[in-house]
Amino acid sequence: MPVGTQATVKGLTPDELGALGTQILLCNTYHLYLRPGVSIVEEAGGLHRFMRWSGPILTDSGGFQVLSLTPLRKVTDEGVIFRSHLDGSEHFFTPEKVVDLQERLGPDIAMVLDECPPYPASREEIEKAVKRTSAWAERSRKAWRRKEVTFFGIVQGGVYRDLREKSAEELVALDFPGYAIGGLSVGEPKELTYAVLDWVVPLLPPDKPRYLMGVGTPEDILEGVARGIDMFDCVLPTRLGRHATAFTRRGRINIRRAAYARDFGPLEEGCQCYTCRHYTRAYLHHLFRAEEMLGPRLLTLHNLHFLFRLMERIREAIASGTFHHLYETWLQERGG
Ligand code: PRF
Ligand code: ZN
Repeated sequence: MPVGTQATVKGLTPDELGALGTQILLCNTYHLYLRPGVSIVEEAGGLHRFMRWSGPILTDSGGFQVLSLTPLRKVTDEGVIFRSHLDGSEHFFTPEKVVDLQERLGPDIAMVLDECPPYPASREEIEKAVKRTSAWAERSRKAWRRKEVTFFGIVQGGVYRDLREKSAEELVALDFPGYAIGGLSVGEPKELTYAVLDWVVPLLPPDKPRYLMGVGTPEDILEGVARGIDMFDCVLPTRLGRHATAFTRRGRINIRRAAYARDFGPLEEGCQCYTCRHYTRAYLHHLFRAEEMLGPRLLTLHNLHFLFRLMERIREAIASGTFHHLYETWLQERGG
């Protein structure tokens, strides 16, 4: 899922997202609640109509954004009190309120309120967060009214195996239509990220989607799929693109580097994206050096195409029983 935090994937129109083959977008409840406010989106006829994207949308609950973006906050069993990063105003999110806000925004999939502690956190803190996340998930389940909006539960538990197992079991008992794994990619070493997936995924129902939140790089996606993950979201393709960095089969390149000033080849040989079919590295290099807004747009298009193409190849490989081969050759080409 490309990230459209403020009901827009920065710089792209919904037509362009459609042409890229976008299957679903992620938007953030926290941001839309603060600006423009949920009632304006509601008056517009919901998020799809407001932003003119008719494909699927998933909204994150704010559990992560409140803890990572707001200067002041207090988490209690009741909910989380926080100050807006925009104007310092004080707000209170409870699991019930976050269900209501998302039902009013009207995405296809919504996430329950969870507590994602920073890394590293003590075992005691993680234990508390797991307890709260389960209690909040149960309250969310009860508050869920509009069945057109599908709520997913979120597993927490840091890097502690028994706490991850407890969290997964408690969430699964609540019988959500899908499950996310949260609290990863928050600064822990990669081996631990993958270990947590090895512990948690086998505990999740095989017939329901599994979503790894806030991940990731092409390598992380392959490692996630290898362990049974179906869905990902990440700001990386769009954020890196705006900062002159392009994904390629050989790793990332920064198009601002002087080496590209006279490079009249495409960003990536053989890439079928709009950018690579029309423009040279030299031109893209020039756009970024001249701070022209087309540069960030063109690299965002390429990076999203790159990840969607990877996902497409992954799906094809799974269908034809050759995923292991794709996984091995991809990681080999990248030298590791
Ligand atoms: N919880 C929620 N959203 C998230 C995360 C989480 O743990 C993460 C962690 N990588 C990203 N986005 N609700
Ligand atoms: Zn391209």
